[in-house]
Amino acid sequence: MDDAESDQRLEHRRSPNVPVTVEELRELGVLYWKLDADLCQTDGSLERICNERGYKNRDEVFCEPGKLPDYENKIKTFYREHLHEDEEIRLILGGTGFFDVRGKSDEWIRVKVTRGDLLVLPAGIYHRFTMDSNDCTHAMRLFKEAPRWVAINRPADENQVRQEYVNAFIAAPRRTDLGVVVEGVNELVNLPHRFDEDIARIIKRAHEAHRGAKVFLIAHFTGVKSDVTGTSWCSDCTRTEPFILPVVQQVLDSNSETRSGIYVACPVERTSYKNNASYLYRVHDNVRIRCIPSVLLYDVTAGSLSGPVWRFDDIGEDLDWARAMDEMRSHVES
Ligand code: KMT
Ligand code: NI
Repeated sequence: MDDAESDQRLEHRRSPNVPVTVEELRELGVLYWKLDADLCQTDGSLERICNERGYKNRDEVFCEPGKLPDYENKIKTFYREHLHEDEEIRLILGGTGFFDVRGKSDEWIRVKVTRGDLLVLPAGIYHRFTMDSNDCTHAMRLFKEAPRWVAINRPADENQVRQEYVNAFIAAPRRTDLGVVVEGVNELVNLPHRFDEDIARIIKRAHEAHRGAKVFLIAHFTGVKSDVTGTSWCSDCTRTEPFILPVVQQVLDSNSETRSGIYVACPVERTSYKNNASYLYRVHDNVRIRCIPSVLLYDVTAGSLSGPVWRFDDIGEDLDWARAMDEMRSHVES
C-alpha cells in the first residue's frame, strides 16, 4: 500500500499497483482460503480446516457503528500496529475490510477481505485492521484455545513469539522437497510469477560452475505442504513423492565433471491452481502441466530453457513407477 497519511478506510493502492499473490502471503505465514459463506459451516469445508489446524472455538464480531461496544476506541486499537501471541483467524461473513500485514522488507501489504474469505495471520506478525468506507465487517473469529484478544503493540521485537515468527518466516532458510536449498544443486521456485526469472538465474549459475558439462534441470510441480501436518493438500503428490525423490537424489548424486543435474521444486498453491485454467504453470509454453504432480526434465546445456525433453505426469494408481523413473534416469544418462 502507499504511505499516504489520508483516511485509513481508503484503498491506499500504490500507483502503479503492486499486486501480491497468495503464494507471497504464504511466505509470510499468512494463509488464505476462499470458502462459500452460505455452505462452509454445513458442507464440512470449514470443519476440515479447523480439524487440521486445531481451531476449537469460535465467536462472531460485528465491526459496525452501534453494534461494536466502545466502537471508536476499538477501531483505533485495531488499527494500531500490533501482534498477537496466537494466530488471528478471521472468516468474513459479511461486509468488507482491510487487514494490513508487514512484508519481508517491513512494507505494508493491504489485504482486502470480503464475504467467504478465511484469513489466518500467524502469531507474531505485525499487522492492523480497518473497515473500509462501508464501515461494516462481520467476522467469525476462530481460536485454538478459549477466545481471547490480547494485542501487543509495536515495538515488540524482544517478544519471544515475535522472535519465533522472525526466525520461521523472515530469516528462515528456504526448503525444497529434498531439504534445505543448496544453491546449484536443489532449488526452490516459490512464486509462479517469478518462474522465468528464477530459472534463468539457476541456469546461469549452473553454467558458470560447470563449463562444458551437460546440464539437466528436473522441475517437480507438487502441491504445497501444510506447515502443521507436513503433508501436501494434493494426495497424488503425497502418494508419488516416495518414488520421485529417491530417483532425483540418485541423479544428483551422480553429478560429475561432464554432467550436472539440478532439482527445482515448484510448489503449487491450492487456491491459485484449483479450477483455474489460466494458472501460470498450465499455460506457460515451457511448462504446460496437465496435473500435479508433474516432473519435467529439461536439457539446459544450451544455457536457456526450452520445452522439456521428457515429462512425467501419469499418476494412475497402477503405474509402474520404477520403470517411469528408470526412464528419467536413462534420459539423463544417455
Ligand atoms: C485485530 O486483531 O485487529 C482484530 O481482531 C480486528 C477485528 S476482526 C474483523
Ligand atoms: Ni490483530
